[in-house]
Amino acid sequence: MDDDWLVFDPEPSRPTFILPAGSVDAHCHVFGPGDEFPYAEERKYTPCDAGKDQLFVLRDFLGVDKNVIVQATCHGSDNRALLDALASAKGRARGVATVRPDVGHDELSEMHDAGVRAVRFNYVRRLVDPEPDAYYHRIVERIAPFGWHVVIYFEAADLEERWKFFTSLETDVVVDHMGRPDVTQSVDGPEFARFLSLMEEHQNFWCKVTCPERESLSGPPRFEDVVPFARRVVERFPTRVLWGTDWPHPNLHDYMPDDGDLVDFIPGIAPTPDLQRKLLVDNPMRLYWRDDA
Ligand code: 0GY
Repeated sequence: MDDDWLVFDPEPSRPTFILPAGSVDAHCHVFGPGDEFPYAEERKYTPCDAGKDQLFVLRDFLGVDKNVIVQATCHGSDNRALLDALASAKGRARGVATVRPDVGHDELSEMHDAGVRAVRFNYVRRLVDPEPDAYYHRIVERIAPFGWHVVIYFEAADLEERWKFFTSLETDVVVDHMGRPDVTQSVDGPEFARFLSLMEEHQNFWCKVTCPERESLSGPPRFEDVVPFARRVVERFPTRVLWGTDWPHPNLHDYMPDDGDLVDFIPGIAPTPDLQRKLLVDNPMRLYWRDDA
């Protein structure tokens, strides 16, 4: 792993907030293990190993019922570690893959059978070199027969430039980590207003109210400065929000969050049982387990 890599907390605290039955951690990853599932040549970081068994231990410890495992950029478009985790999860995990435009129909079909329901387009330059729009359009055409959706990861300052492409997508579109707001700005300021307009004007957009540990300057355990942003999104768009841990928390350099704190963040951003049930159970089930309904 990289010299400055911070390893996930092996002994998180037990959260005070009791997750509703059937809760979904809708954003987490598996890394390797590297000797079984090698990291991609083109990766921009080399993480610690953080495999499916450790993920499932955390799931059970926190009181989570299911996971949505998102292909991390350190594995490029080699989805084997993800598919192996899905196979071991016995229906309790769905996947978000990374594919190239030349991906074959049979390969997608196998991924669908394994539990993949989306692809991720990543625009964060420290993680990947973004491709031209045509590249992503070709992927959208490939996945159309499977009814998959698109997950996008970008930083707030890039939204304006990408707006036209994002809003041209006709699938459901899930935005990672609230579009990475700069929480030193006002929650009522123009930058976050742009993100809220995206959600308001495009009913196919969903938002993960995740990663307070990446967005916060006030820091753990409560991430107070992120709460108004996440709460605004949950209260305005209660049926299109998702929560997740982002375990094993790649690329953090100051501290590693305690996953128990990330569960205890929930009642501050979704203060009623109704909002909590939508955020944690109803919404992820509608998006990722719809064919089980
Ligand atoms: C996240 C965030 C990060 C990394 C990745 O796929 C990835 O490598 O998404 C990050 O460094 O901000 O969602 O885990």
